[in-house]
Amino acid sequence: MKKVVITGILGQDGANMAEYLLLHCDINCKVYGMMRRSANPNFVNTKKFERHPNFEFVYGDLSDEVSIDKIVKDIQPDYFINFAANSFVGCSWDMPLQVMGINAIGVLRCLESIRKFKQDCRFYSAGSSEEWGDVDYSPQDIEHKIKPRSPYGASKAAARHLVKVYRESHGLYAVHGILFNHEGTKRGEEFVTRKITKNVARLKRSLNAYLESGYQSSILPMELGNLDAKRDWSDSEDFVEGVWLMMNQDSPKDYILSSGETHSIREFVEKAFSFAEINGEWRGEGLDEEFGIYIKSNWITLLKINKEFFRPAEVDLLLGDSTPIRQELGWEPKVSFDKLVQKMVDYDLNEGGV
Ligand code: F7E
Repeated sequence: MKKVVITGILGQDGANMAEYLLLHCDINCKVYGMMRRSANPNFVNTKKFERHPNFEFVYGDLSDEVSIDKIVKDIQPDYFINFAANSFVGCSWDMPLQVMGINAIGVLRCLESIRKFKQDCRFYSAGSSEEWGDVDYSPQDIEHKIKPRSPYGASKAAARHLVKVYRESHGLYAVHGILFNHEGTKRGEEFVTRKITKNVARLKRSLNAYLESGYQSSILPMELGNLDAKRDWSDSEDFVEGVWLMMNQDSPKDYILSSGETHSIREFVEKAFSFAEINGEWRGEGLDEEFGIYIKSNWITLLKINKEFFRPAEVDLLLGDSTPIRQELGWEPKVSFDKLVQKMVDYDLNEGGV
């Protein structure tokens, strides 16, 4: 039986990876989900598989090489999939050393443990389209110059170089897959997609209550930053299948995972409201722009702009070229942009409501 260590098990991608291996495919494996010690861990993303007989939680922390060494030495894994990270770009300007320490030096700690204790363990490093930042051309392919715009992007670029060095110097099977934005119902609320769908669900409930009672004061608008940035969004559940393909090549090669479409935050907002059957409109400009709806001739603001959510440096446009992994490894995403937004809105209107 293959042994797979997955770090970041409580997060979106770690949990989706474990679900894929344990529940959605025929791979005979035991999954060890690495989590950090915390007073109040949140197990909402692991509930479908945490009691599976082939699953076990293990304690570890990317900032602590002793714990990583112990995991690799004791478990002797066949695969080590690293989804642990400080993944929120927005806060990487506030805590750049921590971001570099986890996202780059943490990867180095994993590579070193594998080099020392289990050289034939295959390693996956979660790369990011943020490594390209202010892009030179679209769609971005694997040859695009590294041009990060945030400490987060710089940390992922450093990890990419480390993976290459360990592959070439020590002969490790190590890949750094470049993942464009990927979302879903396990996404954290600080990321713009989930922030939007959670708020749309909340606003839908408030509007229904207003229509029933006529009492308007409880309708608090959501607040966003830059609506004009464009992202290439996919479903995280599609991406973990691509990661597994990258881990099972004859020899290690880095690939991009992306949808090949780009959409603005504004388009995401419009779709999310329309899937919740809220037919609103935009008015105003710049920082005064709002999205809202007229009910009984009253304008109700549902979305406002807040400067606080703008970044010191923005990545304006991302659009990925994932042709190589589609042609060479046969990866194919199942969920379109519309389906992704609909799935998240439906979930938040029902199960995942605020
Ligand atoms: O922002 C704009 C914001 O935080 C997307 C991570 O998974 O993907 C993700 O990074 C865009 C940016 O994701 C708000 O300025 C507007 O342009 O959802 P996000 P991200 O920064 O693209 C990459 C591939 C990763 O690797 C990362 O780990 O949305 N935006 N208003 C906002 N963003 C947030 N978070 N909140 C707002 O209110």
